[in-house]
Amino acid sequence: MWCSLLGLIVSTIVISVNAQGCPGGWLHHGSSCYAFIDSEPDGWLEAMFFCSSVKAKLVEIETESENTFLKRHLQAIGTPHNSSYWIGLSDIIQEGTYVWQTTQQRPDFTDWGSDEPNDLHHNEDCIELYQVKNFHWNDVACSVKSKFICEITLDGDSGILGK
Ligand SMILES: [Ca+2]
Ligand SMILES: [Ca+2]
Ligand SMILES: [Ca+2]
Repeated sequence: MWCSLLGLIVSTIVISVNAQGCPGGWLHHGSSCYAFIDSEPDGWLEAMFFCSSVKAKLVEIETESENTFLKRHLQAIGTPHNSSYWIGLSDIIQEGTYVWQTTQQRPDFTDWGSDEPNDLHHNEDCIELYQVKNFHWNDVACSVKSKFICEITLDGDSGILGK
C-alpha cells in the first residue's frame, strides 16, 4: 500500500504544479505547500521518511500564522474523533529539549495543549496535532500510528521545485 501511495504522490508531483507553485493536491500557505496524509504509518520516523521520499519534510511550524492555517484546515475537513497528525518536532535526542527535525533548532513558537508536554510514562518524545486537544500540540510515543502532514518550502530549502 505504501508503494502505491508513494507512486500516486510522486506522479502527482511530476505532472502538475498549481498556480502558487505547489504540486497538485498540495495546499499553499505563505511560502510553503502542505500535504495532509491520511494513511497511518507505523510511527513518527516512518512518517518522516515518507515526507523525505517525496522531497518534503514532516511539517515544521515556525509561526502562529502557519499553526492557525493547519489547525483551521484540520477543523474544516472534520477529522474523526481522536485523530492526530505528526509534526516534525521531537525530544528524541535529549529529553525535554524539543527540536525541529531538519534544523535541530528549538521552536520559537509553540502551541502546547493544556498539561502538555507531559512525557507520560517517560515515553513520549514525538509531537502531534491532537484532535482531542483541539489540535493543540501533544507529545506521544513515537511508535503510535498517526496521520501526518508533509511540507515543501518554496524558498528552495526542500529543493523539490527546481531551485
Ligand atoms: Ca513551516
Ligand atoms: Ca519526551
Ligand atoms: Ca503527552
